[in-house]
Amino acid sequence: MGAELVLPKIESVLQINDEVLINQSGLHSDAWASPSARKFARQFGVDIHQVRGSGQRGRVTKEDIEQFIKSSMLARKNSSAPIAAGISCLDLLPWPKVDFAKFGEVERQARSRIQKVSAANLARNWVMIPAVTYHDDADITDLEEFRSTLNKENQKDDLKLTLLAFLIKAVVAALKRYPTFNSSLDGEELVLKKYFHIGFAVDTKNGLVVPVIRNADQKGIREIAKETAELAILARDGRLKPDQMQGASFTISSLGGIGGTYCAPIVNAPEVAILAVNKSAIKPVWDGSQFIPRLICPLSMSADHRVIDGAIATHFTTYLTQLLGDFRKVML
Ligand code: CAO
Repeated sequence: MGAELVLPKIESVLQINDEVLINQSGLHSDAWASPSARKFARQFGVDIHQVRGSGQRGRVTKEDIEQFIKSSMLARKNSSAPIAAGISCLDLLPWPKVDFAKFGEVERQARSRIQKVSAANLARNWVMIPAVTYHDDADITDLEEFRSTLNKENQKDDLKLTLLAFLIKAVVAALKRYPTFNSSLDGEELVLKKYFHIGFAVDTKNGLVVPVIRNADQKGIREIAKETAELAILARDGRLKPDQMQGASFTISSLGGIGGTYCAPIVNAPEVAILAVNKSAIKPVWDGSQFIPRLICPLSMSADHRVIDGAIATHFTTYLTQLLGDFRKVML
């Protein structure tokens, strides 16, 4: 069967001020415009349906098209509007412009510098990385018992061994077994890192920041716990130095202290994978003869499919659940 050519349907023709205006349907929005305005739009490669008409009955005039071209160029140039610029590069519809106050009371808030920077980064990562999220459950009953015993023994120390510190150590062991997770794409090549710098997301009043534990493979649980606590304080006080947020080869987003079951984190470019951990809960687990209560921790790992296929991703999460299930394996 031959390909069918689908032409936009001309729905109606309107005569205003002696000009014949054409209205087409089947596109994003209906647009009234004279043939000369349409010709002008075509000359500049403007999709007339994206132009807001200021003429009679919303007619798109030549001036509207000129204005549209000017605003698009400004959006590309204006570095304070990276999202708008990115969207115009993708040739998407412009962001809806709505007068919200028409519908009820509203309040406008300025966005913090951190929020603006992370919004631009997240938008790029979401659009450019074909990520897949893999979920798994880790039985951390024994690990939590071990952690709680250590914390009781070291009560005087004023240092809490957090689950995050154990997660970092387990992730490093999994990265060692599956090195592609500790890599970055660089053009046609994959850069495999021999270092293990682990970023962890910190929720601050000004937005999300990701300090980095450098050489986590060379540090013990106590040192990692101490360093994460110190970095989290610096992050919340807005005192992190740029180099304390650079060079991560893998990121962990630990949300378990807040809640949630699972989530789908956005990969933090140029890394290729990110692990999110939500709140663990007691669940019934079948041991072969009966259900027993176990502490189950939900894991969600998003990975860049250009680098990591589903099979290896599942090997990674399976291995990670094994490590967290029996932490002695981390030492192997
Ligand atoms: N399941 C159940 N409880 C958990 C848990 C889990 N997976 N992880 C932590 N908890 C509990 C801890 O046991 C602790 O409880 P207690 O005080 O009773 O012992 C409490 O939650 C706080 O945990 P914590 O002090 O160990 O803190 P943390 O190491 O878990 O987290 C930090 C530190 C900085 C990662 C965290 O405060 C934070 O900011 N998380 C948010 C990360 C974020 O915003 N991610 C989103 C990124 S994308 O938008």
